[in-house]
Amino acid sequence: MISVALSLALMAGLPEEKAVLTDPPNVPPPITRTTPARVKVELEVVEKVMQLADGVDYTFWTFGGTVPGKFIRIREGDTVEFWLENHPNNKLPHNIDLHAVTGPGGGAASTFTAPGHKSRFTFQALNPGLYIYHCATAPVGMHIANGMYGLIYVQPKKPLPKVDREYYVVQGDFYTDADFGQKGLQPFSMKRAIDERPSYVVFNGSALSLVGDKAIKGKVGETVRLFVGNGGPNLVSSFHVIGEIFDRVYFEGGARTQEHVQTTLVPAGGSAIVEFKLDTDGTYIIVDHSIFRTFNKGSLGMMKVEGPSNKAVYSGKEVDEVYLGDESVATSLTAGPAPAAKAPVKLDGKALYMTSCAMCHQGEGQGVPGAFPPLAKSDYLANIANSKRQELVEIVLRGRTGKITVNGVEYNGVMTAVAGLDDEKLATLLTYVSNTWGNKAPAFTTDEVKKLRAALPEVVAPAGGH
Ligand code: HEC
Ligand SMILES: [Cu+2]
Repeated sequence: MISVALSLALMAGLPEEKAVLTDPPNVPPPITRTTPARVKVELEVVEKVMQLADGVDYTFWTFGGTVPGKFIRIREGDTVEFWLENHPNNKLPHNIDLHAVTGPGGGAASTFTAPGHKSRFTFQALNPGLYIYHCATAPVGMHIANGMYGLIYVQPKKPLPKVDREYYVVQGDFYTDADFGQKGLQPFSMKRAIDERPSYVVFNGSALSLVGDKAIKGKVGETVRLFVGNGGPNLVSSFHVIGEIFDRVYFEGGARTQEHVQTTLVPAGGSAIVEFKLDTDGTYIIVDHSIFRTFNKGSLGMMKVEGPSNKAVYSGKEVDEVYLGDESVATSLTAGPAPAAKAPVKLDGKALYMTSCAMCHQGEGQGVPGAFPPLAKSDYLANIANSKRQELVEIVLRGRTGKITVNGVEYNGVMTAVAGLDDEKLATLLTYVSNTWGNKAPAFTTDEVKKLRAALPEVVAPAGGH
């Protein structure tokens, strides 16, 4: 029961404060308040180019200029006045779905914000725990894949025991046309994202974010708490620190703990809080134990722990002698049965449209106001489908950016190039698009598309491209 005195105090208004937000790998200081407050959070969306790996640039979409976005710390029972600001130089509208919010969409519909605008909504933090937040603007997967996620920690009324250090680490998978390591600015690949075939899997938005000088640090004897998240969009993480055992894991970011854990699973769109004591010195490697990701895709971070070393806990190498084993046993690999021949697949224009275009232009070609122009009854499309047919081929194969007017409405967005379409698929797709939802144009044949593709103007390949 809430006492009359307390409800009067609530009506009189909660004390107000502004949330402290931090960039990864830092975490705002513990909240020492013991009563609820009205907390103002201001988060700015920034689209910017940053390093995904050594020499590899990527156009990230961020909450606050970093991947993951700024760490938000509030207290169970707080009322949060949430402001989402979309920088005027940005190209796309964005919003935010905070998993800590009770209410439809986690705030998404209330925060849909065009570039150069800001939105506000208010929620009460009913449940304590560690929660992912992410953008949920269509195409949702693409916004998340470009780095639009972070963590919000709702500190329980009874806070977790004090530790010496707290850090913020979030895994994410990234999708580029080229494989890992290709230098230069790498565009997003919707195809690879849909196939769940990332070229990069990294912590804190870059293969470089937690290595060398940027490693997180500690000293022997200290206790450490990692707030771990997984933005996905696709993979789950087998989170592990080589040479450490988590003394405690608040698995899935909830209230229950498990002890003495080697590897904890962090779901896409989920979290975990892990704690350990630093018993001896050295460099501890943070990995996703789906280990090819670590050695071939970038999911490698470091924690550097300064001495003194504790030889009773870990001796270092004590012996190195010659060893002559038994005779070697020859092994041979036998070939498995030949895979069954696949039946030829009949191409389906609608299926191609759904996997290549619908995430932006929507299922019925209706588009998204302010973001993606319609294809259904588009006057622009009607004109090019009938006459300048090469332009349509070019838009799909190379993408399009800059101002465009469709049915009297101006758009200024980014259409990314659509990969993986051979001449036959492209012909089927374009025939579908220009003859559905009331559109009407002569069909595209494979031969025509082949000629149009061959006749596309040369593009100067970016330095380092192939
Ligand atoms: C990542 C989102 C995205 C995807 C995927 C996408 N488009 Fe677009 N498309 C856009 C945007 C944004 C524009 C407007 C570009 C601009 O402002 O210059 C656009 C413009 C167009 C236009 C010209 C304007 C109009 O509405 O007639 C056509 C035609 C088009 N797209 C066809 C396609 C086809 C066909 C596909 C699938 C093969 C596709 N698009 C996939 C985002 C996308
Ligand atoms: Cu977004």
